[in-house]
Amino acid sequence: MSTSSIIGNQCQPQSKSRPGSLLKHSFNALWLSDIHLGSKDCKAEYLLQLLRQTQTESLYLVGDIIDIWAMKRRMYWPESHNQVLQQLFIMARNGTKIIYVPGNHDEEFKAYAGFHLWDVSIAKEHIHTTLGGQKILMLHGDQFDSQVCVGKALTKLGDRLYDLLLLLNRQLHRVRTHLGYPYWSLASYIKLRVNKAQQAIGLFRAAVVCYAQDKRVDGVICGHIHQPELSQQGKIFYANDGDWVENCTFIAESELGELQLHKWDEQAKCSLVIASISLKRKPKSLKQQVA
Ligand SMILES: [Mn+2]
Repeated sequence: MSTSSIIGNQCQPQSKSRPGSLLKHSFNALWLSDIHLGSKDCKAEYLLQLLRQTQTESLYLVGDIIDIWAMKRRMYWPESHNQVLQQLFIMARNGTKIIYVPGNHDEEFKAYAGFHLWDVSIAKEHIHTTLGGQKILMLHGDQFDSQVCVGKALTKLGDRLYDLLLLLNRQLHRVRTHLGYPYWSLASYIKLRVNKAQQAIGLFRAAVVCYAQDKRVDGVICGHIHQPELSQQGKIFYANDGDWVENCTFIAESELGELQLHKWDEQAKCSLVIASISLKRKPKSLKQQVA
């Protein structure tokens, strides 16, 4: 597997789109997590635009789709959040295979693992097989909290601080929109510059990679920490699909056998590839073929 980083515009209509159709992206598989529907910080309008212009064989929901924690604190459910759910059900009815792995903010759904509800299969974990035959494990990542953080009290404090950061993020976004500036995440900016946050990200990545290695898969896709990434970690690759409260990112397997990290671009009104890994199997050596 070779790793490459590319920055490119993926807005060109793909092969399967009909003239005049809104379809801009066609994938074999797509992984989305940390949407946080029911929270004020969810960027549902951007996600809705993405889903309406995207076709995919499989759609994987990698946890924290509905933020039940936030809704318990204060009921918030605008029309755009409803439309995201409706769009997911439309896609399922039109043939997209949807598998949902609940996270911690929607842990109530974990009890339904193994069930198939409204055309959506619910599971605790799932292994996707790529077009090239590689196995990719998908999990939310909250099961590693005890290895990353130092107890529940600090996790709670971290959650409060994160909420405050997102509140500032939201207010800044409002001012920037008013002034005509595109969306920019203050929360991501700060996270990347705080040493402790960087340490926690490293510990989380190590825990996920270690778990995936035990499962003997070729790669792992998770969410939870709202830190998008696509990187090679020894023999396997680590992908974090990010979130839709600050980064607006997702992971996709292209029809040409590439694993891509995409980011929504508000001005282009489509997603752009910000990193990719080739999934093509290396040709077997002559020796192996003879054997
Ligand atoms: Mn989570």
